[in-house]
Amino acid sequence: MSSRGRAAADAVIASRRRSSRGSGGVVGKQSSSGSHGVGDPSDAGKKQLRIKILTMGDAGTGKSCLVKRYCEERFVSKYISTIGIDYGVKPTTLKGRDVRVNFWDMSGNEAFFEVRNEFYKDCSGAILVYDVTNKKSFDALPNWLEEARKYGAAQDMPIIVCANKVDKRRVVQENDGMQFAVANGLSHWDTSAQSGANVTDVFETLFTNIIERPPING
Ligand SMILES: Nc1nc2c(ncn2[C@@H]2O[C@H](COP(=O)(O)OP(=O)(O)OP(=O)(O)O)[C@@H](O)[C@H]2O)c(=O)[nH]1
Ligand SMILES: [Mg+2]
Repeated sequence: MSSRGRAAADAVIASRRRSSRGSGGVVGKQSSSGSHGVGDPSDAGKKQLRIKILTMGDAGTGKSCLVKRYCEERFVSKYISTIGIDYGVKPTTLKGRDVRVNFWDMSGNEAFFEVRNEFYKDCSGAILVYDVTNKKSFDALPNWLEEARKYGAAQDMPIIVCANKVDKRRVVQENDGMQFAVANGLSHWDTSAQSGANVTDVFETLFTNIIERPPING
């Protein structure tokens, strides 16, 4: 997702270019909020829930395209690298509940490391994306979990590993992806932002995992 050319009536997208400021599966320290960035769970069924979703993974793996596919049901083949972080909102309904999903779509570029770090601690869940045609992006997955852990993501924050670009010839086999996911207590899905394969299922599963999860202090 980027600030360019968005049209979906129900998706309000605002791109934010942030300056560097040093500053959220299974990842380290717990959020001090006690509710994993989810709007007050005691209000469940009464008012709209708010959840904050992060995208993690190396540059070019397709994070923005996955969010765009989910929010706008379209695919952009041109690579428009995210500058720092893009923000978007998608209102949706899940199991009869109104949910406001805030997407924080992070750049995978090392240059934006400091920009990313302030976003982990308050997030509710994340997708962790690698490109099945790019072994290096797969090998980088532990570093992303470590970054999230180090900068305050909740220990049990739901994360779904996306093996993206499965419409292309893969060099990382599904079994390797599954092994990584299982070893880290995460789930693993093959996805294609191009064809849309599994994209809605991934996000709806992530939202469900977040909403049905008890608060840390609950
Ligand atoms: N064939 C194919 N190409 C994809 C897919 N997803 C993304 N791409 C392409 O991969 C390139 C990078 O996609 P982005 O979504 O911008 O990647 P990103 O992870 O957001 O990259 P950064 O913002 O730089 O971190 C673009 O040219 C996309 O069109 C997919 O599922 N299949
Ligand atoms: Mg991007």
